[in-house]
Amino acid sequence: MSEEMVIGEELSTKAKSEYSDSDIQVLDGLEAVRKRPGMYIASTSSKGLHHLVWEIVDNGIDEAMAGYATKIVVSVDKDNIVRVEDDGRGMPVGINEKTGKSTIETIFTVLHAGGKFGGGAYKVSGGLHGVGASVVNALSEWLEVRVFHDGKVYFVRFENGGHAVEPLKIIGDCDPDKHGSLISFKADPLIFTETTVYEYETLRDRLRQLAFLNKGIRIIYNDDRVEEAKQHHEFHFEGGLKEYVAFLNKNRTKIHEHVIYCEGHEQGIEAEIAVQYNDGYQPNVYTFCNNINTV
Ligand code: 1YM
Repeated sequence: MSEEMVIGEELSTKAKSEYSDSDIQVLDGLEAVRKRPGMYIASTSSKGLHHLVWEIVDNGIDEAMAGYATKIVVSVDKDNIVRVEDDGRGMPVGINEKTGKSTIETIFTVLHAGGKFGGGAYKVSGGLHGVGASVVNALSEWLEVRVFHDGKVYFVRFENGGHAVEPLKIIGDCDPDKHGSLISFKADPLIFTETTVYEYETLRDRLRQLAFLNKGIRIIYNDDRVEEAKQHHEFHFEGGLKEYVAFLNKNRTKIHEHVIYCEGHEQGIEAEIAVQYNDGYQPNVYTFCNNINTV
């Protein structure tokens, strides 16, 4: 097998010569996102910029919540290029029957593809209900996907508002035991006109919170832009919510040492509560549903 085996090459050649329905759907979808980004990420300010990271991280969290991934690594380099990697199953590397393109290209170019073209129920954690990956792609200057599966590295790059440069292909070998997905992207400065610079504290604090909310998951945050002592964080809390409450109360005077904790489930819905009183007059009550703070 050649090093650069192209997946679905015939189909992509066909797609080039005809302007198919699926092409129209792709262009419509991605163009719609670029035209009205606020409809998908609320704003193109710093908040919207960070939304890109959360959409991709959420997909890794979903893979961990489904029981396949144990670790999510988020890295930001000096040029504000973001890399998010998980050690889950790896995004599906086959061809999607409906679009004739790889499932990965479909997920990243067709709005709603995450739910519609995948298992359907994969999206558990917060976010845009499966629209996320294609929205991030549409709003990026470029985005690359690498999937590690069966000792091979699968790769596809999108540019120019989310269009695949060429179909998904194998670009090399990896350790046969390695598995997972790695998404790298650069936010498009034509969209994020206010800023394309991520806030270190915002990323650090939310990644830590996600680790508290999803006990057992290891979330690693690497940031090349800050002083060495702050560059690397590893968040991993076997105690989950209990540890979160202890963390929130760490600089307070506790009325009791142990955090009160209970969990339960009914009709497929899981709930957890953790409580610890401090001597303050102002109660701090935080509630979350699927990792989202429900104010
Ligand atoms: C760094 C971001 O996206 N990981 C990821 C995504 C998927 C899977 C695994 C996956 C899901 C399923 C089956 C399933 C996604 N798959 C889809 C779709 N990490 C990241 N890891 N096999 C692999 O849900 O059935 C969307 S995301 F649509 F193909 F199922």
